[in-house]
Formats: sequence, structure tokens, C-alpha cells
Amino acid sequence: MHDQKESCNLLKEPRLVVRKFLARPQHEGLGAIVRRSIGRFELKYFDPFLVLDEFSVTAPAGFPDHPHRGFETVTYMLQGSFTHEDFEGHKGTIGAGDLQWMTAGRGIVHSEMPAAQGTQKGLQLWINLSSKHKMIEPRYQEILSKDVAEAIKDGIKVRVIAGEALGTKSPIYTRTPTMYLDFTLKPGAHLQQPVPISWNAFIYVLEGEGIFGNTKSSPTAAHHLLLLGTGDGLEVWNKSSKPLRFILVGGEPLGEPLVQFGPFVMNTQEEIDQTIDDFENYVNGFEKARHWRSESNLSLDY
Ligand code: FJE
Ligand code: FE
Repeated sequence: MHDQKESCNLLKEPRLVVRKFLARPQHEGLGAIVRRSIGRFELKYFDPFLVLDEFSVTAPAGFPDHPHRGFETVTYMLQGSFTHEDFEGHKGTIGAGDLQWMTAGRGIVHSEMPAAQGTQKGLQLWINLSSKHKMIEPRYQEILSKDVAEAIKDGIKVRVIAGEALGTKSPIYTRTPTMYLDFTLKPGAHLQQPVPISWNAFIYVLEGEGIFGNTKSSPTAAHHLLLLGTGDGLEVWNKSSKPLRFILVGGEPLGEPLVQFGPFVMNTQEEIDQTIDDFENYVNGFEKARHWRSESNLSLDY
């Protein structure tokens, strides 16, 4: 093998950027600020992804008691810490670099509130579940920062939240097949990352500036979402003088009808009506919501 670095092309058909969005700050929850990229008016759904929020929250703001049904939420902390509590008594705090992969399935009611002074920052991604999995038992997968799979090579660092990169695998089980990679590229670094050909995939830039898809394209800065076209993977260059950090997320599209009512995501209007009924009557997975309020909610003095 000679001159492998230049001539070895891992990808046959690199994906190009087909749409670009800047996620501007908006209010959500109770006084919280989110930059919503997927899930906003112009991009209601990017199958199987329902919402991508980059959140920035300072106490007493937060996301007090609310339900979910029919999808998964993935919370990945970037700064500070958050406490979550649910109606089954599941409670915990996640800090910078930690990850909570929550399969809401048939129903979760929980609160998500700041656990520290200052500003808590992170990403929350909502992944849809297929019709046959919407009513499964709720499940949590939690990984502390020190246990997140990492690999470093040729100026590239990757934290493997889900899927596989640079020969390193995540232990997370993704009910809807998903990959979620947190990349940091040093100045001058060049990445080639395979992505399954039939999957939808996007980039969200966290820090610095990168060239995505085509070496001649213009740089993209933080808080931008890039939707990728078809192909077998992604090429990225850091031609700047600062580190570049972004997430690459891909998922197998479900190709099913979708009816969403806030935090309930089902396939038909009948199922949404049923869900509202279940929630209001504390049945079919919402039994424990009847007498439950989170500690954070109880301590609010009103
Ligand atoms: C929610 C309003 C909400 N983005 N990012 C309505 F704010 C929420 C919600 C969140 C959320 C929570 C965290 Cl920790 C981070 C978020 C929205 O909790 F689920 C509905 N239905
Ligand atoms: Fe929630």
C-alpha cells in the first residue's frame, strides 16, 4: 500500500448537503430556551426523527411534569446537569457528557429540571417508534460520560452514543435502528464516516466551522442543521484554525403515517384520541400518574 491517506477512498458515494437550517432560540417548557431544528414548522419530521432541541436552561426554568407516548427521547448533556424523575420512582441526575436514552413506549410521565447553578446545556432528540413498538414497556438506558465509548485517530475524536465509528461500538440498544456520533475534528482533519445507504441522516454543528459533503462547499458554523442526501457515508473537512464539533445522526426511516399531539406521537387520529383518553383516565400505562407529582413540582411554591 502506498500513499494510503490520499488515495484510500472509504466511500463510493459520499452524501451531499441538501438543506441547511439555522436553529434560532425559542421558548419551551417553563422558561426554558431551545434551538429547535427538527420539529419546527419548516421541518415537522425527518423520518424517524421528530425533534432535535439544543437546550439552554437556568433554574428555576425547566421542563416540569409532562407525559410522552410512542417514541424515544435521547438527552445528551453538554454543560451543567439535569435531574429527571418519573411516575414510577425512577430518578437520576445526568451531567456533562452523560446520556439518557429513554424509550417512552406506552407511557412515561416525568419532569426534567436543572440540578445545578448556572446554565445547563444539552441536546434532546426524539426518535419515533414503529407502530408495533409504540406501546412497548418504557425503558431507560443511561451511560455516564466516563463509560461513553470513545475513539481517537488522525485528529478525529468520536464519542459513540449509538452505532459504530472508527471500530468502536456503543452498547445502546436502538429499537428504531439509529446511529448517533459526537465528532471533534482538529484543524486540518478529514473524516470519512460510513452511513447505511437507506437511512436518513443529518448533522448538527455544536462548535467551530466545518466543510460538509463536498470539499468545495462553504463552511457551516454552530447551531446549523444540515440534512444529507443519499449516499453511503459522509465526508467532513476542518479547514479552520479551531476545533470543529458536530453530531452526525442517522436512522432507518419508518415510512409510516404520523399523527402528533404535543408529546404523544401515534399513527392515526383514533390512536391519539385514545392516548388523550388513557392519559386523562390514568389507564393503559398512565395508571401511576394519578397520585404522582415530581418532587421538583411539589417544591414549587404556588
Ligand atoms: C415536552 C414542551 C416541552 N425539549 N429539551 C412540550 F418543553 C417538552 C420537553 C422538552 C425538553 C426537555 C428537555 Cl430536558 C430538553 C426539551 C422539549 O420536555 F416534552 C413537551 N411535550
Ligand atoms: Fe420529557
